[in-house]
Amino acid sequence: MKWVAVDPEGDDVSISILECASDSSIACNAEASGQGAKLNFTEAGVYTFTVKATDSNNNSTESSISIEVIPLGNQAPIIQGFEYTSLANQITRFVEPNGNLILREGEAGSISVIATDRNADVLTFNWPELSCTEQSCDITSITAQPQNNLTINSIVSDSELTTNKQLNVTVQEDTPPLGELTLDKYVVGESNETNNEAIKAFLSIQDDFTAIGSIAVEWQLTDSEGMDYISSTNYVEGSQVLLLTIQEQSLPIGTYTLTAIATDLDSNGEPGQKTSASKNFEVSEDLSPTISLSASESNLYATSQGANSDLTLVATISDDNTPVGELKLDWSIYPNLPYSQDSNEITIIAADLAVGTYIVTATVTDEVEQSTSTEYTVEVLENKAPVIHMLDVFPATQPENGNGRNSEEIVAELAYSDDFSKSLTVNWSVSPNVSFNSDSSQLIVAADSVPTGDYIITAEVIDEQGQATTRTSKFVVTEDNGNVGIIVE
Ligand SMILES: [Ca+2]
Ligand SMILES: [Ca+2]
Ligand SMILES: [Ca+2]
Ligand SMILES: [Ca+2]
Repeated sequence: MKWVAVDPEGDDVSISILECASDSSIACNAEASGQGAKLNFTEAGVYTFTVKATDSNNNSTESSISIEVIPLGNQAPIIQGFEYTSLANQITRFVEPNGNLILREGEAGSISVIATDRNADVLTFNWPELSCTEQSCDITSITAQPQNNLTINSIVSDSELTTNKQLNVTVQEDTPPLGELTLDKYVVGESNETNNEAIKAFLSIQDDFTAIGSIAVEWQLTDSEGMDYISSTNYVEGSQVLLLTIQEQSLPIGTYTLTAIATDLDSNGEPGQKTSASKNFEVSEDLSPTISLSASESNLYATSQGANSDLTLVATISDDNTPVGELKLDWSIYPNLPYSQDSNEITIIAADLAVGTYIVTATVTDEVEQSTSTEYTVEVLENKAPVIHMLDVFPATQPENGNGRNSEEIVAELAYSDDFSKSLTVNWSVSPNVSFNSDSSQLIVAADSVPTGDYIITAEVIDEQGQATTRTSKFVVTEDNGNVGIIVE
């Protein structure tokens, strides 16, 4: 071991050995001699050798180096780990010994072992599971099939000694894309011998490894004779169309098969596995049925007890070929309401009709599965309690007539209205109780009939649903103090 020490000021520098020992504190018996030291190792190990240089002003600097002493004789190779490089993207991953490597079915790439030999011996390699004797081996033989927990051994030899490390490989299955094809209708009618409506087809696709946008989609449209009609659609070859429209008036009467073929990408970015989805449809000489709805009651209004009336909706249906009795009729109400169905009509009972707006949809379907729907909006208004606009009493205050009773007739006038009821009930009362005559808008208390005091008149108006509104008003019959009497004596 040699050292060189210089001092910027040119002072004399003295060197001392601070440490020469292994991690496990075995000394290396350094003997300084001149500009260096002789080290004597008795055991293998990693040693740290530290010297300290001190100038005449007692400033010092330390310096260390690490020395590995290998045992006598040949040492086995050391496997530090593995490197996997994918062929598709040239990305390299490090895998620890006993580490996990996840690959995809069909994936191409190479695995290499990182190995060293302390004696710098020439190394040879063996991978029994890969049938390979290179440092770097192709992995396509194991990615041909999906598999879990495959152990791969890597055996490295220096011709005398052997080291074996393993890595765990999982090969994930790459499945074909999943495709589901739906059409917005499977039977359309004709006009002028061709389809009277456009048909929309929606393809939903997914794949385990390939993004939807990278899945290639090809479409085919053929009739029962195999004749190609794809030009009747908006499909453009080489484009990815997931929503395909078959143009109106483009197909003659007949039956057709629409097929979508989806192809994923394999692990190397090449066209991979295919899946196809088909649906049949018909351009029928048969026309769609017709439907219209009529309602038993157009003015519906409800209290918390329900509406003023049951509601019956009658569907009038017809078809060109299917007898009316064989047409299928389906009903739905949104928001949901209970109803009973009888032949071509449904009834919703008054108690179930709460305030709100309901959409009733009726769909009629003929025997070739052509459907027509119609909607009816049921509006149930709120039935409110009667409104009292006025309850006035004349005179509100009057003096007694000398007999301790009212001098004038008392008249109460009532004005009110209601939203839906034509016939309203009016109840009158006076407190304290007195006798009176009344009708639906007026109450009369005869003159000279009630004693002095304060009275409250109450009018209650009730609509046909029993909803009541009341209002009160007062009148007073005061003590007659007459003219101020003056007595002069
Ligand atoms: Ca060796
Ligand atoms: Ca796939
Ligand atoms: Ca029909
Ligand atoms: Ca009312």
